[in-house]
Amino acid sequence: MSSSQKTEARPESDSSPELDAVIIGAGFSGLYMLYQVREVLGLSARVFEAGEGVGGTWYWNRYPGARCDSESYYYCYSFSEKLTEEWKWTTRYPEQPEILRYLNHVADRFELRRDIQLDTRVSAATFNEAHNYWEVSTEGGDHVTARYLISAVGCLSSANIPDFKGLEDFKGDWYHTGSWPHDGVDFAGKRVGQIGTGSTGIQAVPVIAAQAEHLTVFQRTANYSIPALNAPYSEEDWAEIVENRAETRRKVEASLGGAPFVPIHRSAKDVSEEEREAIYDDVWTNSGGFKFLWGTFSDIMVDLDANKTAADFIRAKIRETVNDPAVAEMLSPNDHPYGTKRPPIDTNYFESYNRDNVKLVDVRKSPIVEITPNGLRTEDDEYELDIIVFATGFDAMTGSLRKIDIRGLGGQTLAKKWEAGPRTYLGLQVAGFPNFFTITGPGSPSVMVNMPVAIEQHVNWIAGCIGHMRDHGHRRIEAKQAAQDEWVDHVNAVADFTLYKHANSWYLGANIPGKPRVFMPYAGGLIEYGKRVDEVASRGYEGFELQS
Ligand code: NA7
Repeated sequence: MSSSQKTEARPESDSSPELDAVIIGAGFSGLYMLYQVREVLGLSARVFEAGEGVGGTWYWNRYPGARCDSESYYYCYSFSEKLTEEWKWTTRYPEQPEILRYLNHVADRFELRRDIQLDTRVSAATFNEAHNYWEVSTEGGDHVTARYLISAVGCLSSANIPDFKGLEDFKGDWYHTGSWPHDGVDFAGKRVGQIGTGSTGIQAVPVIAAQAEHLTVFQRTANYSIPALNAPYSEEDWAEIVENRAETRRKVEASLGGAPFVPIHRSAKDVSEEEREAIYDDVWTNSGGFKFLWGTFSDIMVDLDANKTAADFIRAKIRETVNDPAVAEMLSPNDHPYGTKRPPIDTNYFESYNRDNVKLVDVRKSPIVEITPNGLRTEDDEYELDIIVFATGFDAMTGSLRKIDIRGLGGQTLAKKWEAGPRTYLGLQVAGFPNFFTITGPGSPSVMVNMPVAIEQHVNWIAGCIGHMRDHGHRRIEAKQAAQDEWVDHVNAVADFTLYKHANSWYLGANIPGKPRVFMPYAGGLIEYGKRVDEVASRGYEGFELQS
């Protein structure tokens, strides 16, 4: 469906909905959900997508250097053997355009586009208690009813643009990395200021530095980063990936994080210092990426002393890489354990600070006071800039959903319900919001693991649940309050067992002023999570109330 084909209002007297499902978002999760609902269950669905194309995260995040931090051969769908066989990735860590091409290919290959309405932002959804369906409205004036409302809005899709005084009077251009212009930005001859050094900022710095006349990086928190060791795949690399596909799948299914790393059972404290350094050094030099976190020692994320060994190793590497010791010191993280903020991986990030045209400014020491017409002023200095890049992240996990006026039983809004932080049952449903499913919602492993694997797990479960309801004549499913409370307690207990709460991360909502400090994802890993949700289903959807 094209954006010009608007959805007609349904006759009010009809008590059955027009559609079985409305899906919000056409990224990795929305596309696969549509496939499951339509092709596997044989039900009707419409996807509403705010962008002018499919792809979600990979449609919006077109900033310089944008690429995935999971490797391409496992950052992809696995539901279709044919799809897997016919797609060939070119690079170890896929660049944004290649992932977007892949998702467009998926949309075409499974003829998904006919049920996707682009350029359409869902503005409101209200649960009709008399008829057990959702009434969904869009900003463009569509109104449609559907038995199920399924959120596929993504976890990192609501841009965080800090409320700096003076931004509206800035005479240059400014951009947030998560809504980057489609025709790119010409940095040649420009003085660029970049705010933010998370995964995004760390990817962008080397690329912008290579193009701009000058780049000033405004850093609030120094970040640990591991070399990606990115490279194009050779014919031999690809042949090996193809040959080992079954084995890769087996490893992914047996892993905590949805990546084919063999689980490690040794503690960082059980080996000698020399042995430990050799293990870290081997991964740093020969593997790169997330293997540093998941493929070295088992206790990095649960034991502060073990974690310190990894953090010290990275700090030493920063000192070794950056020529100016004062800059190296500024770049060395010292206020949170390694991995407690989502750990970036990079290509020449620390090396970029050896360039003459790159300057690092510590805005924790000297905070940003305002954006001026000609640049940016901190407490101690003023910087003339032609372009400002906001690599300032997202209102993660809840931002996009809270922007939609979602009303459940008794007219209560989701925004109100989540005022003190999100609460869900299994990250899949919210008590008081029947027939509403959240793919990779808060309380699920989602952002802590390889996303496509988490998404397939969620979508398969939701599709299984909808199929079960159809087969048993149910028209309504709702999470029970007690089950939800128990799950939230469990999510917190698991987080408390780890070191994640030691950082002011977006996992905790700490990057958004005023956002409640609640640990949002489930840190127990995909296997434990999968076991639990499968058990719930096999016990007749325990913790949910099903009605005919
Ligand atoms: P992140 O990881 O949230 O990083 C945002 C960065 O912006 C981080 O360095 C923040 O510093 C900084 N920031 C945010 N607000 C401000 C203000 N007001 N002043 C100065 N600096 C600020 O977002 P990314 O886009 O890099 O990555 C998001 C995820 O995408 C990533 O984790 C991967 O999963 C993919 P802070 O650390 O909060 O002090």
